[in-house]
Amino acid sequence: MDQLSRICGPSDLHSLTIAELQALADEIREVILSCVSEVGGHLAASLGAVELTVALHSVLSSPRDKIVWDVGHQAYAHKIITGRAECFNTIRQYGGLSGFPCRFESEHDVVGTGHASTSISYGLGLVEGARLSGHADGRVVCVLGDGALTGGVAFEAMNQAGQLRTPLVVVLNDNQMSIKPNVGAFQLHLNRFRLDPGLTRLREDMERTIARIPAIGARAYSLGKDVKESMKAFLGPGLIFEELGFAYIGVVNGHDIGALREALRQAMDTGRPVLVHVRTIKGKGYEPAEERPAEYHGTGPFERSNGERKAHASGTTYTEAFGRVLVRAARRDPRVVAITAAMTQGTGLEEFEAEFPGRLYDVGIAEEHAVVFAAGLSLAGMKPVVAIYSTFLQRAFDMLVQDVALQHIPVVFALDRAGLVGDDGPTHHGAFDLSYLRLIPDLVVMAPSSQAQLQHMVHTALDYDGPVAIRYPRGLAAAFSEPKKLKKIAIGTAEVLREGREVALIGIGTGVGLALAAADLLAAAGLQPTVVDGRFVKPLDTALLDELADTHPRIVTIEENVLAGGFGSAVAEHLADSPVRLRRFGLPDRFVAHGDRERLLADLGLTPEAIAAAVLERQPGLARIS
Ligand SMILES: Cc1ncc(C[n+]2csc(CCOP(=O)(O)OP(=O)(O)O)c2C)c(N)n1
Repeated sequence: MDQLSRICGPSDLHSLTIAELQALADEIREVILSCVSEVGGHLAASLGAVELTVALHSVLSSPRDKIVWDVGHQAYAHKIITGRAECFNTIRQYGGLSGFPCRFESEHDVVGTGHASTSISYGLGLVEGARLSGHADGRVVCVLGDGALTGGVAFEAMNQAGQLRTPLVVVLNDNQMSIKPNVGAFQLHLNRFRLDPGLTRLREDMERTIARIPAIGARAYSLGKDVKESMKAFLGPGLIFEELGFAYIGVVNGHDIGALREALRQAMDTGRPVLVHVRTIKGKGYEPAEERPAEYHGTGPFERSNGERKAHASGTTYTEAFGRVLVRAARRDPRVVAITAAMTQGTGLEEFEAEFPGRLYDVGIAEEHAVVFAAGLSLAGMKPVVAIYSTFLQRAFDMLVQDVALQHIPVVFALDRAGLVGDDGPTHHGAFDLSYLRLIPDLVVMAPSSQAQLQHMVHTALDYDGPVAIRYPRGLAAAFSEPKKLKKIAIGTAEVLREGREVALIGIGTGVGLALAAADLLAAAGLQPTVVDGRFVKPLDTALLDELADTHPRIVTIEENVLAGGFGSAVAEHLADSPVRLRRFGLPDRFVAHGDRERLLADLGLTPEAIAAAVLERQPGLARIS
């Protein structure tokens, strides 16, 4: 560890030679690899961006100059260079470094990110704001991947930047991969040019030829480098950027620190929006990750020598149960189609894709479009299922309201990663969906308490003549045998699991398991609570709630969603005029940090012990649970 031990901050890179910078990059890559193989994390993107990060910090002066990382999963080298090498091995763990840039963690992290395609908007705001306030002394570089460029927000920002002619540097880190190979016409456009060595030669020849044209060539050069680049862009993928008002520099080898530095310096001198097109290899430097970058996009701990995953929980996850039931539905009904926003793998659609390739649409990182596109499919007689993470559907809220619910169009939303996701932290926790879905008229909102129930719910939703959202948690695996016959669940009905008295514990989703376990503890203390699986957040089973309120002096709700506006709130609103005493358990009104899910839940009092203890506190004459 020669170079790295001498680096206290990014300014230490300024005096290094190219060879020293490359040695530093090699050491950083080693640190990332050895740490992620132990604790897991976003490996492939970070490995691919090491040289780019070193080059950026060697020509910029952070924090005066600002690097805005899109998504932020590729910023591990940035963390290591900006004073966090020593604690890098705590990344994504409880109390440790965040897995994404985090502005509360370092002055070098301009903003916290996690959701894609926002970097150019932030960057444009930073440059314009600095100009308006008269403090325009730092430079701003946005780094986004080709995957992030499939998101509409990135285009919206470019559209504005091109008109304003704001001096902003955008580095397009093109590795042809989103999580899986990138999709869309734009990527095909980038690939077409890049893969044709003849065209690259032609562009270089053209540059030389222009210079030799009497009068024009000299004039082109005297007008500046970006004019020359514009001319080259006619024969490369750059034309499209030029048309949007961006000067184009590329294609630069993203593992050649010297070439990167030259391109970045040139970009910063351009004085108008400029896009530096960089080609990198996702997973660079670790063979298994280069060969199978999708597998190592986000990974758990693995054996470095052969890339094999270390043991993980056995059983079937909710994601898998969803994927299987959708395949089953698709076999039965040719109208069933699946839509993903760049998350085929994460949402369990790989089997579906293999069996029905023509009925799976990966729209890119374009959640807003995914929702409206699904509505269109439905209008055309299909049965669209949008499989999406709870946190990413936030982006398409308006589409849910306007373009689906208000139109009463049957679309099924399968919301994975609901509740706390653990290591990825607050940008990825699905903490809000019950609240933001519940307020939409006409939308049915369900949450299963088991993998089997999820399958019944998907079956129910596909047969329902209106929009439905089903939300379920990440990862949790349980022994599972596929129900032979799928049941239709009556819309808006809860299920009483245990008849008791005094207290009714009503769980929703993972809250049901907590309710049952808390009930066991309470039984040992002499109380026999009623336990209910809420199943629906909308419509609520108001008849059952009224009955419970008549027969139980106390009701407890348990959910893995923020209390503000969630399931418990719905119950409270309904029972506002009843004398029943209501206690709600759920996520607090603050952003929850990253870390092991169980530990986070324990901190928040979402354990059977904490719930049982809180119930007993208010129950005179019964033993306390310690
Ligand atoms: C709005 C949103 N949707 C989905 C994701 C999930 N996601 C994380 S990284 C990623 C792929 C990003 O690809 P790219 O920008 O090319 O970066 P690379 O990993 O290839 O470096 C996706 C889809 C996200 N972070 N944000």
